[in-house]
Amino acid sequence: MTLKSQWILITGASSGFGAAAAVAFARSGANLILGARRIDRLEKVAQSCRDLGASAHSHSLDVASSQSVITFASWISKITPRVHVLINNAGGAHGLDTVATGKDSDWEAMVQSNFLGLLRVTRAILPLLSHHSGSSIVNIGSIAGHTAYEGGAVYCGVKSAERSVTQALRLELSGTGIRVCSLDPGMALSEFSSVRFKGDEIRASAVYQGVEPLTSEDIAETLVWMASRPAHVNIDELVIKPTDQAAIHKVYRRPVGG
Ligand code: NDP
Ligand code: 8X3
Repeated sequence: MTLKSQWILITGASSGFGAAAAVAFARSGANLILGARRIDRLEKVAQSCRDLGASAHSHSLDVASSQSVITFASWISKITPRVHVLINNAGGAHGLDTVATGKDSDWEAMVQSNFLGLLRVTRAILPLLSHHSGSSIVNIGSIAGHTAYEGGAVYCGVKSAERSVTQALRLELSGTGIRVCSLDPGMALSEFSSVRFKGDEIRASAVYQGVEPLTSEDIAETLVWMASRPAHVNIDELVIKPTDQAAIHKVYRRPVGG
């Protein structure tokens, strides 16, 4: 189905998947509503969408704050009476500590953004979601929600919770025509690892050493594909990994200099 003139709302659109998705949807003729905390970066993404001919609007959004989400939703209702596609993308990992050494502040940030944030935004936007065939909610999960790894107890936990929320929401919205989907990527290049390791770029780049990871554009293209399926088709759950990542614990790495 066409995305032309549809309103696409993307949370966490200031970098990575969200920013690439905004541009990809703009190229498909859609209009954009973008939210994130770094408003200067967000506005640059919105401008790139406008340069492609889209109507694109940006507003500060902290999904960890109920008040911020309410303000964001009320601002949206002044731009458009309806949203066709909601992409719950805001989130990420903080730290790679074991449970024994984990920090409250990291745990809280992960639960707030990936889990409670997704719930808050969905609750606030549901009244604006067009109740006609073909509207979609796409939640960004992760292969971390399928298989846990050491140091990932909380991140894996919240991405696993994302799958449960997606499944419950699909049941709750049955009959409305709204599709509810989860896109669950593996290793992908973005600011994810830099955020996880708190700006330690050496540690962050080591994650991708010798590997060809997914790009944010790969994820963006997949999101556009999911949202543009015919209205009777719901991509319930889509796992996408780099070819080099046979499983979360098995990543092929080319020898340095090889
Ligand atoms: P980035 O760090 O590049 O992007 C994360 C985005 O989320 C940023 O735009 C950031 O914006 C936003 N964000 C984080 N916290 C909040 C918040 N409290 N309120 C509003 N926005 C927030 O990483 P990715 O693009 O990789 O991450 C996007 C999603 O994909 C995340 O949910 C992540 O967990 C998931 N994912 C990533 C994978 C990867 O390997 N890269 C694999 C699987 C899933 P700002 O800081 O400006 O608020
Ligand atoms: C990001 C992928 O494997 O680093 O969700 O957790 S992983």
